[in-house]
Amino acid sequence: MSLTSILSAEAIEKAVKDCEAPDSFCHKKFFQMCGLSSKTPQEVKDVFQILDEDNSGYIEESELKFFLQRFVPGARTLSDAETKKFISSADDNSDGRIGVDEFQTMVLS
Ligand SMILES: [Ca+2]
Ligand SMILES: [Ca+2]
Repeated sequence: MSLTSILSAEAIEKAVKDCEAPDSFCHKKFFQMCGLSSKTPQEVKDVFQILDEDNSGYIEESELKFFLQRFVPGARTLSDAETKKFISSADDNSDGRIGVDEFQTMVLS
């Protein structure tokens, strides 16, 4: 399973380009632009599993830092501020990482 089997490569490229400038990343806009917001809960779960690189069942801060590079290899890394904001906007149970339910809620709400 790869991201481009779920999302269009063109939409991914646009979404990544849009947050090229440092500290311009907005997860809501990104998920809309890459088309993930309009996918099914199962497809969102599939994307979660791709982003959970070490298969821990959670997306941790260390994985989020390289979030954009999972979509486009040459993309920038997220800053600490962006990573923290990203986690806190999804982390409903405050354990410092994003579970699959939290990810689905963040993407689809
Ligand atoms: Ca993980
Ligand atoms: Ca959490």
